[in-house]
Amino acid sequence: MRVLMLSWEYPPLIYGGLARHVQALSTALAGVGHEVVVATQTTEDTPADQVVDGVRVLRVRQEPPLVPRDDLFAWTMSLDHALTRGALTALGGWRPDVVHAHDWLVAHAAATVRTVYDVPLVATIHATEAGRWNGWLPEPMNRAIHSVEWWLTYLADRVICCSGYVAHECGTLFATPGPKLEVIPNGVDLATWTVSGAERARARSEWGGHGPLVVFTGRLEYEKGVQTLLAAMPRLRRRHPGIRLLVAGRGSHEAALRAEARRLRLGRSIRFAGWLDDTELPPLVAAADVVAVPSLYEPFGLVALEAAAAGTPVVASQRGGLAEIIKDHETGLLVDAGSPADWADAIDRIVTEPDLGAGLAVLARAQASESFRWESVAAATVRAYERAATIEAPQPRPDFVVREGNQFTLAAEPASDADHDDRR
Ligand code: NHF
Repeated sequence: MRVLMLSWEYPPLIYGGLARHVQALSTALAGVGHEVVVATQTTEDTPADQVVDGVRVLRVRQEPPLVPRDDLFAWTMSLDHALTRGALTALGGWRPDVVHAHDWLVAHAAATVRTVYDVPLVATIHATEAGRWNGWLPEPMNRAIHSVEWWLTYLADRVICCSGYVAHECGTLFATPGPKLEVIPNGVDLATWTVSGAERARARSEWGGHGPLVVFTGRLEYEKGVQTLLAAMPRLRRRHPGIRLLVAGRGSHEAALRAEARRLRLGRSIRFAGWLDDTELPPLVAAADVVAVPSLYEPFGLVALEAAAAGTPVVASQRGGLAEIIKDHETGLLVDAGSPADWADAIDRIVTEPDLGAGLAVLARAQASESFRWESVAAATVRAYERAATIEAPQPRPDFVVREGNQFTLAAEPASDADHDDRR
């Protein structure tokens, strides 16, 4: 099949799990003979058009290029304009069989490109705005993003969700009909996360302290819950004076987290490592005694799977996709997301009972290798493409769809103009 992927991030430009997902999926599809073109945004020192691991990557510059990211909506429109033009002009005679859009940021480009090529549209929802805001859509921009998410799920012939949790969100938030939804979990590449003893020892001496090493990796956003880990640290330090929490990542919550660490006088017990690349991250994760995933909202939780692949025990929040991929006391420990006391107890257990941690890690790695391979993700995605092309999913008439608060529902009769204004 010929697949045109649209994604706002693609390595080496990585904001979060979405970039890793699109790269691994595209590479796996290309590996079994599909033709894959990824259209994405440019970043410093990357060619505009190149083939990487069998995947053609088109990197476009925003049009106009100077729209600041802090006006996210305007920035997204300038990216989408460039993606649309790139996808329609740079590909010459190459025509996709399917357009595959990842999250709302590429919805406008996807809508135009699939119409021009007259092919099915498949959308993957990696996270929802309502979920990120704990059910609230406080500002006009949040509501606008929410509407674009609905629009993308509405236009798409199939909606891929990375967990049953996200499928449930799409059903309740966007009224997406069940037959349109496809739950396809993320994968993990075991080879990337298999680390030698020497590399692990080097990472441990570089990042570790005198005691146990707890690692968090991910975007530093409120919903990732690092604040709960900080709050657990004073208790943990009383039990293990040399313990260290290493926080790898960057994001808009970083300054607040640093201030909180100072307020709690965590001193050398915490280290902010900044953003680490693919050569640094696997050794660090493998060197940890525990990887903590304290998210308040987590559609899937790729970082938990990566820790499992690296052979490190995981403690995670009992939320979203995490509660689907981790079996409590079998492949990790699940904890009440917002309770620092529970986090301290769970981390303490792994640190003081090495046999427990080792047992969890062995089973988690076996599960990662059996159930979360990118080859299987790619095969399931191709089946979704085929269904999108051959079996029509039920679709309500657009003028029957109304938004009430943070939910789109189907009205008994066409929505009024006022509803339409609100929806826009
Ligand atoms: O793993 C890739 C990633 C997920 O839970 C993660 C998230 C965004 O928040 O699907 O997308």
